[in-house]
Amino acid sequence: MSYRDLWLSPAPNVSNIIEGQSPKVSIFGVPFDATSTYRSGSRFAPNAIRDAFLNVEVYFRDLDVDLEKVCIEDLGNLKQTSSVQNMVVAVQRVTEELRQMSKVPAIIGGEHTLTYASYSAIRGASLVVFDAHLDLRDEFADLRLSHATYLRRLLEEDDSIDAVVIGARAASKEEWEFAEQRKVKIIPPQDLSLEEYVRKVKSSISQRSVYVSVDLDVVDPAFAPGVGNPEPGGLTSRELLAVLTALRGCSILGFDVVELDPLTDTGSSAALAAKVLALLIALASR
Ligand SMILES: [Mn+2]
Repeated sequence: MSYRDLWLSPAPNVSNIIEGQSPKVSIFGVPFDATSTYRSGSRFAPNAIRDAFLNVEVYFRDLDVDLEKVCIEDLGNLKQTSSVQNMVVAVQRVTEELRQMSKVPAIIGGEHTLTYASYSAIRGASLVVFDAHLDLRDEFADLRLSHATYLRRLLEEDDSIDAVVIGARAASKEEWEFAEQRKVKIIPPQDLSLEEYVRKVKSSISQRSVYVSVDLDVVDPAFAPGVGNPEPGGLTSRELLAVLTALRGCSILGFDVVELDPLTDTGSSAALAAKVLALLIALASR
């Protein structure tokens, strides 16, 4: 090994290469925020999450998983594009390629539009979304495919998708009606004990195989102020982490963490995003 290999690395990069093991989880960033309707800036999130990731503890005592002993590859970021169509094609194909190699894609956004592409490449799994919003608009700001409409487009293409939206509290009347028609399961933030809330979420997930999408705005802006569309009345960060930990019985086929806006962040939202990423890697690697 050279001194270059020993001490230098392209930063930020969260690969953890372990000799003799092949990575089960493959991370890639999607620095795309071209359809953001309020505060754009999530294009800067992938590297902000990596910076925070390198500074949070990654031993999960509840799961007894230490990420320092888990082989992880970080593939870097998708090439810059402002075209929704190009981003969708690239994310879909990379995700498919990783699935064919039996790797779990761990995608760091970027805005929520990317889930349209990544989930399309997985299929068959329940779609477990954490989001303040339903993202079921028919169109928004003259766009048919954006971070406010991606879930509607998915459900229109395949009405058999088993979708659960946890923490949802902000949507138009039409979106709530569409959700009811399409039998999207919605679990808003509720005044339940943590144990009861976790139980409620668990009972709403019908399949063992899941794709998990975490829009950070599911958490109250008091805990995560640096997001594209902050929405009061959200989960606490502890509730989010507890509900995610409860997915330990599921088989996680892929996941994403989206909508962090480092430009309006104090650092607390990036730390939460990094913790969520680490926890999902821990769950997926078991
Ligand atoms: Mn949202």
